[in-house]
Amino acid sequence: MGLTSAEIEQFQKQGYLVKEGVYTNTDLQPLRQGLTETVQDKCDQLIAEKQLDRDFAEASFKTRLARLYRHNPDAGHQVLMSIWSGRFHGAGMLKALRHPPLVDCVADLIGPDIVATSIYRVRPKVPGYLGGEVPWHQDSGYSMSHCYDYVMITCWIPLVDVTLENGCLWVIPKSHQSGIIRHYTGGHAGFLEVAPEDLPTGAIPVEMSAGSVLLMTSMTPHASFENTTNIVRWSIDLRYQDFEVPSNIDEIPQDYTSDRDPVTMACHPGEAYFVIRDTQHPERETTDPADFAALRQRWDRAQVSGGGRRWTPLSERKIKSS
Ligand SMILES: O=C(O)CCC(=O)C(=O)O
Repeated sequence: MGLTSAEIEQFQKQGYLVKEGVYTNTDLQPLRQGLTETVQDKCDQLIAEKQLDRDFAEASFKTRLARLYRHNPDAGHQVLMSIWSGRFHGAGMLKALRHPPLVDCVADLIGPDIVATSIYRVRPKVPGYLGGEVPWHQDSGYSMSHCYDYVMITCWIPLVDVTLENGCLWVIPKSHQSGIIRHYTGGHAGFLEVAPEDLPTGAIPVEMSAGSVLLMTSMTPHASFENTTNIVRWSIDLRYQDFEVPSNIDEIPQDYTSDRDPVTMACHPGEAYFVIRDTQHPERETTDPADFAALRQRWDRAQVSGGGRRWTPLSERKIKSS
């Protein structure tokens, strides 16, 4: 597939680009299926523990978690936590990460040799679930500060059509060129957050159809707000970089000792990186879902902590009076 030169230019100037039709409905099916199985496993567990009395298995992918959450918010929260963030590394995830039409687009931005990070997220934004609303931030706000000058690409992919009403993403065009913005810890729902007085102007909503991709730089400010519909706004966000960007490829969690110099660490030290494309040594690529899951689990269990930049808590924010 790949990007045209006009699309590459738009990405570079605006800090974002929407590429239509990167995944077909059929391409997305293994991921939806894997997510449905994980939801079912968690429901079965909660039902066995008598924390839930029905699983809404008859509902569609788009509505099931909305109905379950409305019926039993505590159990719904637990189901969401079992797939939220990067905790899902089940069937379909590696396939989505390695999807050749997407990787071709990324290659046009960063070159042919590509590493992906485990900082991918699966986000079922359920109506009424506050944790589904993500305040303004740049993805670089989450990375180690020695990585700010590297290019990392975020690919945000809706699994259902996304609109203003169900909480599509918002971006601020062109503002990626001004570098890192101050973030605060302890923002909405515990996320990092850029305060209104620090936010560039010009935010726009990006409505998209399922399977399209919103490509962003890691300096592009973005956010998403309330889902006021009855359907779940399912999306995934995947992150890629070239071989020059610090990663933990060929390292083990035990290499991350407390006395290690932070500037030698991966941009996100605690999560596994894996090779998506290596034109010289294709044998280094992670292609087997079982290897992928094992790699993820090895780093997840190790709880590696990095010496990254620490932002100030939002509660200590000082607003200048004019
Ligand atoms: O999916 C969302 O609502 C937020 C996504 C996001 O913040 C991200 O991809 O970094």
